[in-house]
Amino acid sequence: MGFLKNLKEGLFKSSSNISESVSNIFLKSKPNEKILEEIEDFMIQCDFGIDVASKFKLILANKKFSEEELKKENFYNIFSEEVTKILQPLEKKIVNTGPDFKTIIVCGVNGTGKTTTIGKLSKLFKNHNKKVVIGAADTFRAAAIDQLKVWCDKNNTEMIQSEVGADPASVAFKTLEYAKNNNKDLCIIDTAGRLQNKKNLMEEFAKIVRVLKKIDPDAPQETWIVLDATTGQNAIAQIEEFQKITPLTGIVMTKLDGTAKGGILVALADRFKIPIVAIGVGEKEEDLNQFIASEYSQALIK
Ligand SMILES: Nc1nc2c(ncn2[C@@H]2O[C@H](COP(=O)(O)OP(=O)(O)OP(=O)(O)O)[C@@H](O)[C@H]2O)c(=O)[nH]1
Ligand SMILES: [Mg+2]
Repeated sequence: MGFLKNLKEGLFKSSSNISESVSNIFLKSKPNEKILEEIEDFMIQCDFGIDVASKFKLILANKKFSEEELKKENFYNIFSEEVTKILQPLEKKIVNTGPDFKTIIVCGVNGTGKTTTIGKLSKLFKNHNKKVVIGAADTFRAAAIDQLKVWCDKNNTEMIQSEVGADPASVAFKTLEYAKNNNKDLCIIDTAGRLQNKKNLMEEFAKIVRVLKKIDPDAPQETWIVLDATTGQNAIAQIEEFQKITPLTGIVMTKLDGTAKGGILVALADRFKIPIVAIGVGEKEEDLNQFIASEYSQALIK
């Protein structure tokens, strides 16, 4: 069971603990090695990675806390506050209220949840009265196009497609052209994820980016990478590969419903400082949440 299941219950219980302990300003001392080691083990289990775990241990080891704060149940909340500090500057709104037109490329390796996330986004944007067109630029498999079409039909969103095997960049081009000619607010491009022939994939991805710029020199305004939380530290390598082609402006972390390893997002935040747009917590259309650092940090410790 994923850690997000207990999100709400955990949140309210713990925030009262923090305010109580803040008022308890006497008896300040450093945390003992036992609790620090426990926190470090916990962080490694949750996939924060060794670097971040050691860094955190050091930060906490050098601070002074009241006796009340140092009680185990309170100390985890203090820890979660520190995690929030890292994540909060990276909170990014999924839906912008401004009138600016945007092209969003959705990228990522095989099976991370790109198409599903776009499906969920189509509903969300629709609810915010955004006019959206989606490009089915994963032309490798008929099933990939069909999968996107199901989402688009369900949410009454227009989709531009081509035949299987067509040049993905040409689909992206047609989609952006259509978006511009039809006064859309958003143009979203679904792309293929193939690790096994990585070089081709990356060249093709670069071509999509190049071709879009022929229509709109500022495109893509957004490139969001979709990462599967269950693949852990490998997300670091995935980001590095995609960053070589174009700057990433957002992370969507999916499948957090199936793992207790949400610490990977903190490792990524610490390393890349890429804004975090959304989190996927299931396969249904409502299972895409705005990323809120404080809620996430609390959910991690539950
Ligand atoms: N539990 C869970 N499953 C998810 C989530 N997001 C996507 N999935 C599932 O993950 C699988 C792959 O999702 P897709 O959207 O097809 O992934 P993709 O990145 O488009 O895959 P490719 O196009 O093959 O690269 C599907 O079975 C989805 O239902 C999530 O947040 N939670
Ligand atoms: Mg897909």
